[in-house]
Amino acid sequence: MDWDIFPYAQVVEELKVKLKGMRQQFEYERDQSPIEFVTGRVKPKKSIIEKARRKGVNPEEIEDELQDIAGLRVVCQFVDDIYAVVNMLKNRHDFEIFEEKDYITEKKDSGYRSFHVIIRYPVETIHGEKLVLAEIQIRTLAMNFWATNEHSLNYKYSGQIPSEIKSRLKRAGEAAFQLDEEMSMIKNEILEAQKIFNRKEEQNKQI
Ligand code: 0O2
Repeated sequence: MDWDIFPYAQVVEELKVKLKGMRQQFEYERDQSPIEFVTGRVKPKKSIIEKARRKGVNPEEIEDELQDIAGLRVVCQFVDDIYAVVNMLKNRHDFEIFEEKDYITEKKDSGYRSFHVIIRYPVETIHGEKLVLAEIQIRTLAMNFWATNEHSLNYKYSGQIPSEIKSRLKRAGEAAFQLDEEMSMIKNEILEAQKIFNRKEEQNKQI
């Protein structure tokens, strides 16, 4: 690789601060946040090279073609929180939306559900401004549980998950989505309960 990974590490750190900041503001102003937690990582060099090879991308095109060298994940409680977060991202002025992929409305063949927003982010380097692509994956806790398990199985079986496990995974994906839908039906009850709980915690801290 003849380009450096440092701007991507910088982007991941900056976006983690910004997305976690959104969460803190929500908690302060509304007692609750559509964002449950935020994580981020820079794709390891070995995985970048493997993905480029798999997709037939030349080394000099990697930065334009691989959208997830800088990857952020925003995990939400409810499905409609995902769309609230996407709208907030669209209204920001510190980066541009490059592409949106709604794998919730149209799940992937594997059963994967998540919303991906690819952004073009201006990062200051010692050589001046550089525009880099970053992928923000937004999903519910249930979608995250499924994707994390499927990812581990894919790793274990080098992408060739046995068909029996594959169909179990598909069923588990549907069950996870069912769980999301059921929880959405009682969202207001849950949020109210969490508000009461948070207030009690605050009162206990003050005693
Ligand atoms: P990692 O290890 O998470 O970084 P693709 O050609 O499908 O590999 P592309 O064209 O970059 O990827 O876009 P896409 O489909 O939006 O996928 C990008 C990332 O989304 C993947 O990165 C995964 O993190 C996640 N993802 C997509 N499909 C699946 C899936 O079926 N199962 C799981 N668990 N995650 C998925 P990487 O580089 O594949 O993996």
